[in-house]
This record gives sequence, C-alpha cells and structure tokens, in this order.
Amino acid sequence: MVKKLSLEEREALLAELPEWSALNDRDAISRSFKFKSFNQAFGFMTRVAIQAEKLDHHPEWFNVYSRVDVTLTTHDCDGLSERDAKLARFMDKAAASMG
Ligand code: H2B
Repeated sequence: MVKKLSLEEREALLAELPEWSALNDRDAISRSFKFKSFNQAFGFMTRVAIQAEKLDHHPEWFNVYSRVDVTLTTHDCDGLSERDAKLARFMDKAAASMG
C-alpha cells in the first residue's frame, strides 16, 4: 500500500516545486507546461511517458499544441504520495532541458 504524504511533507513538496500547486477540489497537484512548439511538447510527453512506465506511475494530462497541463495524484492511495513528488521532479527537469 502506498502512503499518503503528511501535511508537513506536502508543504515541503510545494516549497521545493514552486511551479506546482495543490488543487482545491482533489488531493492532487497540477502544473501547466508551455513549450515553443508542438514538437517540443510532444518530445517532453514522450520522455515523461517512458519514465512513467519505469516508475509505474502515470500522469493525468491534457495537451493542446505547445501546452501540456498535468495533474498528479496516486490512485492507489487516493491522494498525494512520494510517487507524485518523484514524477513532478522528473517533469520539471525534463521541461527545463527541452531547450
Ligand atoms: N498511476 C498513478 N498516477 N497512480 C496510481 O496509483 C497508479 C498509476 N498505479 N499507475 C499503478 C499504475 C497501478 O495501477 C499498477 C497496477 O501498478
């Protein structure tokens, strides 16, 4: 069973990842990524998809042209877990390296 993040852990996570915000209506975090082109957005999604399979942890996301809106939550614990933290960190790094 996956453990939900404590209040302290959530606060630390949001401080560490300032581009992400907690949703009001769900126990989840979200971020909107903006790229220069569809090609970059899809390249980002491809990298994240491969990592998501490795981690066995998958994003909810929505793509329009060069924008990718992401929501992360852990269905197995019905809330936020360290798995979301891991994937969010990976996404931030991948997006920063898209050039
Ligand atoms: N992704 C997310 N976001 N949350 C989960 O709880 C989850 C997942 N569980 N990907 C995994 C797959 C699980 O369903 C499989 C069976 O390992």
